[in-house]
Amino acid sequence: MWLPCGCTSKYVASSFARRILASHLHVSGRSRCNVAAFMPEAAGFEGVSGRAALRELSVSNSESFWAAVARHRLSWSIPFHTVQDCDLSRGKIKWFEGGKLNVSVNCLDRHVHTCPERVALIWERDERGSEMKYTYRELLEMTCRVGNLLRRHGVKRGDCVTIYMPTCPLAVASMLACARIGAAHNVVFAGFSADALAERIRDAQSSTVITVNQGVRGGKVIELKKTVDTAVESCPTVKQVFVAMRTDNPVTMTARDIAMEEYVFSYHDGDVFGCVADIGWITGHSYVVYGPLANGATTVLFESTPIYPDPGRYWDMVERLKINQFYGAPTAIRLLLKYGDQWVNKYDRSTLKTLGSVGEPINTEAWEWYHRVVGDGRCPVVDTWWQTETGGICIAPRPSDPDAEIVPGMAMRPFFGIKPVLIDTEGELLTSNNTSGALCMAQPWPGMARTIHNNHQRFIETYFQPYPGYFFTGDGAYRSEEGYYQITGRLDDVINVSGHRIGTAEIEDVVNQCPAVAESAVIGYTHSIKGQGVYAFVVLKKGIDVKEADLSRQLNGMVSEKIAKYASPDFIQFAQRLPKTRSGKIMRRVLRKVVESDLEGLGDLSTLDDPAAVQEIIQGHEKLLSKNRP
Ligand code: 6R9
Repeated sequence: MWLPCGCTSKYVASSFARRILASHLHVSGRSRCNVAAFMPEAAGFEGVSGRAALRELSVSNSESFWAAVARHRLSWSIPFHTVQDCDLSRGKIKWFEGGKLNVSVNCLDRHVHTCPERVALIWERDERGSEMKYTYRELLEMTCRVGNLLRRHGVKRGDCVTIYMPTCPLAVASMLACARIGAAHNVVFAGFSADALAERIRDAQSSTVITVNQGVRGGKVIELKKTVDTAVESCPTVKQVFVAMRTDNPVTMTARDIAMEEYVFSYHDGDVFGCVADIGWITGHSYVVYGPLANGATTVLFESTPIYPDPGRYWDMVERLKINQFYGAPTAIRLLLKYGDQWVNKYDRSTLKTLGSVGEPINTEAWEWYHRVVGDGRCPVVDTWWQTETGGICIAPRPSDPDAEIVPGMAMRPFFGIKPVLIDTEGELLTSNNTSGALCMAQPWPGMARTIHNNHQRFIETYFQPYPGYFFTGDGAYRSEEGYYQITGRLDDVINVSGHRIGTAEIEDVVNQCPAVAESAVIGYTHSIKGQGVYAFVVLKKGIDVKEADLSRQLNGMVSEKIAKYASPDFIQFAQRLPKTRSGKIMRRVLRKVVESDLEGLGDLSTLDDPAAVQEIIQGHEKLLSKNRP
């Protein structure tokens, strides 16, 4: 994207943050002081002899730190003249002014010059065992072809192209092609309904959409082109829809549609970064596409589901693709834990070096299982906290000294250049340890969001007005005696029972420690005496045979003992599954509406992984109420 840096995509800037991350994901057994081994530009920093000193410098002199990283790790067509011009109190974020670079050149051309035959993408297709590999050279060729095609059809710099595709190489090439010709991309998660897609197309004012004839997921065919057809009926801006073939089944083409050609592929060996997120979510943008490619890594595109065709899918893939870093979501880990260790033990996981987790707090039981069973107790588990707005990982146990402790279920340490603070309800900065508050950032960093498209005022109101001078994350966190951070969940998920404030994640963590429980979701509901009461949804592990009443008593006892009596759930509803988005986040909004009996207000359910889960929850809730009329 040949844009002046003030308005370039945040992925450009955050990519080098990820390059340091990539090196920390490889960390093991390095000497304490050998900073230059993973960050050669640190040699230019006087007096910096270890990681701790480097981290200190990245905050106290963040300008020199980020300038060195940006110069060393990115190719600029015009060098920047000003490192940063940021003012958090006004929501003004500008990095590397005067500089110009192209993110697709940084992700592709640079590596094609040095190692054209290195594998860039490994596409783990839904059909197990049919993976395909694409080298950097091939990905560059594919990207150029898509870019030329778009240009031939009138797409120009500044346009916004909507991409509605499953996680596949052509989707990555389409993203990079947009970046290459200076167009913005609006990647819409391929699980969204026609209405949700149409809204996003209109919002982006796209005249071009790229899609595939059909998607396949978990063995099922998904009619993506038909969804696009329905969506564009209410999108007058759309002039053309490019259609690639993911399956062999022809689809009806209209005058608006343009068929895309097939591509070539070949097989090579390489280092393998396995982030199983969908490209439609931020984790897919940053850690499937831009981060790994900017680092010249080989990245896996996972098209399937963790239990298709069976619950061994991830680990079979780790063995087959020789994955070194595996990055997934707690929800999937909890799901797999339910099926037992045998699905993991069947496969050779000796290539794994680091296991990552993102998206939600990872409860202690899931963390330990991930570490002990999946990682054979030898791979560090990194619980990485970040959000769409931060662009990349902000708090994670690594990088740190290789032998530094990792506490289960804690994101722990701020990343280079990140300065988290905790603020209380009165807006006062909390300076001591062993305290909880609203998680804010006291300093800008290059990967952070710069605006909300077409709504800069909302950007300022949401992130900079709640705590003037700070970037507000919306999450709550606890800082331990040792100064480590633990995320306690979204602040709007905090409940207040008889004047006691408690994060729902804390109660869930205790409930999940019960050996019969696979996962849980706790929400607050209006209670005439206590202000708010505690309502827990609990999913049991497969094959568990217990009386619900006995288990409820046990869970109430555990919460009373480990937290306090007031936190113990008033209602426990056992469910087969919880309503989740396809990125694995529990839709608490839906659970709250069910408990408030506001079924009219359930809202847009199109991002749900499985809408039938909501019906089950509604029925279970009615059954529970009829038994326990309060
Ligand atoms: C990357 C991503 C962001 C929200 C974030 C927080 C939650 C993410 C977490 C975590 C606890 C972690 N979250 N990682 N909570 N521990 N390691 O998920 O982006 O979809 O924007 O969600 O997810 O609440 O604020 P996004």
